[in-house]
Amino acid sequence: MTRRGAPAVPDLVARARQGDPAAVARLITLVEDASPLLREVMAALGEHSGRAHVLGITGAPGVGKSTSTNALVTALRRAGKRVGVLAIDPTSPFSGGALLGDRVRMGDHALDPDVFIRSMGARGHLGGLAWSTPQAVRVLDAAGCDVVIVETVGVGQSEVEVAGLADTTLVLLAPGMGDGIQAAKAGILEVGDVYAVNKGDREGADRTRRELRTMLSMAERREGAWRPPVLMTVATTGEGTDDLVAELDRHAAWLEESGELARRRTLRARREVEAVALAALRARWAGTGAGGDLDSLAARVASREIDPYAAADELLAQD
Ligand SMILES: Nc1nc2c(ncn2[C@@H]2O[C@H](COP(=O)(O)OP(=O)(O)O)[C@@H](O)[C@H]2O)c(=O)[nH]1
Ligand SMILES: [Mg+2]
Repeated sequence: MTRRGAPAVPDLVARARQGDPAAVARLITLVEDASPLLREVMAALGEHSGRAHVLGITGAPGVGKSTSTNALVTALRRAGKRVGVLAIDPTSPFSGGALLGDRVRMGDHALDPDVFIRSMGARGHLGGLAWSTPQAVRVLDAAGCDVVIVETVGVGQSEVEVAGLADTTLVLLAPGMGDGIQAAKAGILEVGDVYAVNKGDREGADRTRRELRTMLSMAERREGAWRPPVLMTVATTGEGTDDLVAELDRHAAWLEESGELARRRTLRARREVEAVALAALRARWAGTGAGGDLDSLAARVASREIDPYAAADELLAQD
């Protein structure tokens, strides 16, 4: 790079691949900022990724996602695995501060060189999560993470959205949060590969688990399809975490055997490509000055000079 202050991508990538946390952090910042350098970064990372298992964790705020992540990281580290954690808040334009609490709850691993923890906002990019998450995952993957955990704040549709970003989706519930109906409403009965009723130390956990099992059993599933197990955990003590890891491993094995892993990854790549292309189109259309750009077309539509379809045709015809 000739520009002062701009990082040399080959150097950054080489250092990230050796597991240098500063380089990993820098690359993820480039992703978060939608840096023009990403084109080069992704080209360099491509051949060094695809190995990590991507675990998405979703569920309503406060259900224990960060605490469970901490417990899972402990278990995975015990098994000698290198772990990446991305805590994503799609509602936040900023990283870091918004998720300070998460840092505290994952703090057991703050000093472990084989654990990368990073929070990320989506900064209102078009299709933000659809491309920024896979790209950040790719960075962690290339840095040698065996498992990348993506924690996302569950707010309505984003629970469903995270499912498309992961190989395995873990849905967390907790007793006493009006779960049953909420679960059905949010569509999470369709997205989970593994379910855990967390806060198993709280009253009503058994009932929540029973209700969830009943609801899941009513779903029609194809012969040979995966049947999502429902576990019980106490994330604060780690109780149930080993069983949870065993089920997650079982799902990972099933993904490979069934061919579902390849299908999911292709679908994810499709969404990523689409999001990158849409972002490029939008950036092009946002250009000011030149006649025929989005602003002037909008003005012409507003003044009824042309209709919106004709305007869109004109926009798409530009190169
Ligand atoms: N009693 C109990 N509290 C828990 C458990 N897991 C998490 N918590 C607490 O629930 C609160 C929210 O947890 P957090 O992990 O931040 O939830 P998140 O918003 O889903 O990431 C924190 O105060 C945790 O200490 C659990 O298994 N039992
Ligand atoms: Mg959290």
